[in-house]
Amino acid sequence: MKSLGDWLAKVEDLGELARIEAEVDPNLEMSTITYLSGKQVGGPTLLFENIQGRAGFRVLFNPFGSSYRRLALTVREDPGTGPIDLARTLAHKMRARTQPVEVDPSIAPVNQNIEMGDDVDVTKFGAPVMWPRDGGAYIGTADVVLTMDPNSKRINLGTYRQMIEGPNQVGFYASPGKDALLDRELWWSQGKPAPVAAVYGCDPLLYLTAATTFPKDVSEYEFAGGIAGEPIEVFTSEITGLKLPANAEIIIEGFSYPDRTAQEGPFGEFQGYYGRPGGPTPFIEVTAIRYRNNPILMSALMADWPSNEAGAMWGLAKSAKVWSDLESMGVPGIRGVWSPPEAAGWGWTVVSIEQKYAGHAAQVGALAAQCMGGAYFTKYIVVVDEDVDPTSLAEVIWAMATRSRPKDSIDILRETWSTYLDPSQNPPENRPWGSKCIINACKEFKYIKDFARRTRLDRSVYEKVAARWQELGLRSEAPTVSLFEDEGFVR
Ligand SMILES: Cc1cc2nc3c(=O)[nH]c(=O)nc-3n(C[C@H](O)[C@H](O)[C@H](O)COP(=O)(O)O)c2cc1C
Ligand SMILES: [Mn+2]
Repeated sequence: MKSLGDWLAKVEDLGELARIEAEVDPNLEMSTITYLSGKQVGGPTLLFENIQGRAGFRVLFNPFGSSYRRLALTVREDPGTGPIDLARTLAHKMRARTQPVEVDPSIAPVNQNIEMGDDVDVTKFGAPVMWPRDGGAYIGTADVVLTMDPNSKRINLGTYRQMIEGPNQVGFYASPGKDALLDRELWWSQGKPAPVAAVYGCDPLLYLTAATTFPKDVSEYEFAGGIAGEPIEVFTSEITGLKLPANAEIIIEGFSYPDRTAQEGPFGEFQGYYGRPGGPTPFIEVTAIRYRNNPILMSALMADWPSNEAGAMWGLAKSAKVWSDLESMGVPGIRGVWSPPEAAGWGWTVVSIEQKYAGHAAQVGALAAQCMGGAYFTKYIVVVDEDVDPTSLAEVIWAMATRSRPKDSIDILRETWSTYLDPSQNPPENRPWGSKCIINACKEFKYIKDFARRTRLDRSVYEKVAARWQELGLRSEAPTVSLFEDEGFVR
């Protein structure tokens, strides 16, 4: 699997691709259809094949949406794999690294059409306007933005929103601490413009990797290759010197300058608000565009769950990255990590552990709160015992209600890494500084041996009842249960 086309063929086999052949307006109509269709959890990805005034161009909305089946396919796992197993497997895959492989640019499908100079026109692709108060059409949302560290030459892949500002100008908003912003500033500090490329449509694995926080000094190309189990095919651009993905749909390239800014935003964001008031922002002066024949622009609708493209993706990718970070630090007893998509994808982290020593739960909470994979934006970190399923909000809030002691179990971290997009912090200038709440919802370790017993079913009675389910006149099958009273306990 190398291209978006390969991926779509598999998604179509799964029955999760909806092709929309009727003519649709890119101005608010595509996003409204996506929002409404997305209300159904696990609903399809939408391929708009007939965009008003944009013959020859297609738009794919919400490649992941709220489907763990499509996410599984993307990380090369069986689509039937459940979310927590998927997070565990992905956590391991995230620790593999495979260098990209260079291919001849003349055979790269993305070079089927190359336009430069005055021929550049980014408005031709049918980029959508998503929300009524957005500042413009966003050509880049489910994208991969490539930048380079001028010293080490490391290529960074990050997902950054990109608003069309003119035929050869797209906005480049990056929030404090992000790698693309740090790369950009390094070039500028050396008195040079920053080379940048943006990929609008590709194997969704590249996008998932770009949207996840990996170490700053290693290219995400290596992690994407590690997850795919084969190297990503790239070629080196003669224009920017960046390594570009050969099998992409659309790539724009150009330069960003410290003294050239334009009004960017507002944009309806992942938390369900117009996050940051519009303001002067650097842009990319586009010098070249490349695209396949009949290319597909990939778009992400940012919205409240479940219509939000980022909810399930971060639910999975952030969980896997935090899990992987905790394991790399050698923290024992981790049973599961989950980032509930309902909490805007990034708002919460839940870690389930088997408590092994005094202070273990507090240690896990603090590390999950501040490790590279989990530090950005997240406000609530909840640590639960191994009998609590971190993917079940019902079980997590039950554990909070029955095992935490607010006067002892809550820690607050101050001045943590956040974003201009957090609407709760005012005035808006304060938004890059956040705070976090760590809730220890585990049984108090000091008294764990004597902690009140959970009520659990007797296994033999459960099995007897399950076998009699129809005879009892109850519908379908008895629910499955995994926790039972101790074997050998006699009433
Ligand atoms: C659809 C989507 C849009 C995003 N837009 C932005 C953005 O405009 N600015 C930003 O700083 N982060 C944005 N992010 C988050 C970053 O992609 C994410 O923090 C990523 O880890 C950054 O990687 P990097 O630091 O390696 O560049 C977006 C994520 C998604 C999924
Ligand atoms: Mn990075």
